[in-house]
Amino acid sequence: EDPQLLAAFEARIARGEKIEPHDWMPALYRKQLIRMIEQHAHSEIIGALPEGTWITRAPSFKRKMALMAKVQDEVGHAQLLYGAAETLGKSREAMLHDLITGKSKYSNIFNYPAFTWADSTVISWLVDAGAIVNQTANAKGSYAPYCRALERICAEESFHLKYGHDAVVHLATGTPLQRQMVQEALNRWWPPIMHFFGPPDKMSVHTEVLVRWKVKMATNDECRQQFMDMYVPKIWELGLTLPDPNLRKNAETGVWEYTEPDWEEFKRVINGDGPCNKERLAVRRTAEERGAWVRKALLSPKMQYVAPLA
Ligand code: FAQ
Repeated sequence: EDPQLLAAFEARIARGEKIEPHDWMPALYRKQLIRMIEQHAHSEIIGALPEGTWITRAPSFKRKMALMAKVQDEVGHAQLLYGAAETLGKSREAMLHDLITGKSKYSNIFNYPAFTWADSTVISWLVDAGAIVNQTANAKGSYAPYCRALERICAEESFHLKYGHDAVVHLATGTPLQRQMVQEALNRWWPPIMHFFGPPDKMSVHTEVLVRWKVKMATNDECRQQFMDMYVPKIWELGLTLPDPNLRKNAETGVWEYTEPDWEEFKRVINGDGPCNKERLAVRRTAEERGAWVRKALLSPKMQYVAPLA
């Protein structure tokens, strides 16, 4: 790689300039961005699945409408993100192929089952909260198309967060059975939520280069800490507990202390061996197969002729 071009690129990053698709960029910057944005896009469409199954079973018409809108938003986020990744040169077809063949990763969290309505509310509140912590930071990053997508995504996610919070508060202030449901859901989701922010910084492979090039504007541990700072007090305020006896904020350092979640389980889950990985990919594969005729029809010359008239 030309050292002069690299130096000029790094100077632009240092000045806080945004990089656009046609600007010169190091091959590794392009490769890392494709990896990260693609995984993020996959997480959004796969993320629609655990909550999506609750649309028909949501406990009221109001909840059903709100959840349907939220799930639809998540799929829309995938569209925005696939678009941002395409600007770097990988086609949407190639990305979807890599998803359904298991080559590409997506977030660990969506490989767990949503057994009860309370699980779906905990996802809407806390997984969206975690996503916002990560994405509001990275929206200020260096690659312009990703930042533009993240800005819009975060605006929508903040509605999801309000919806999720309202649904959790409703259960937590409800009957003993509702409280029990939401407590059990929290116990189930807490370890995967801790995993959600990625491995500890000392184990993270990509953080160094991504922080240097301002793609990641906060490290995995920084995001995890910020999330705990914002949400653990809110969870405790509701009289709910978290399944970690060591969880406490160190009054002197201001740092949250916790039991390390099982990082072996995390590795298994992100590499395809979690409780729902096979089911999640099977659903996507079926969607691809069933939608093939629509894509084919849209690309046919006849369709391109009639489309503008429609
Ligand atoms: N799950 O070196 P690092 C959402 C992998 S969107 C799976 O630390 P990095 C919205 C990582 O890819 C949620 N894999 O990696 C919603 C790498 O593997 P590789 C998604 C993970 O990139 C809400 C290896 O471990 N958000 O929730 C995970 O520096 C509700 C080493 O890790 C994004 O994608 C994980 N949790 O940091 C939808 C945000 N963590 O590729 C529906 C953008 C790590 O070498 C309902 N992404 N890995 O094979 C990021 O910010 C970063 O990529 C991290 C990971 C922070 C996820």
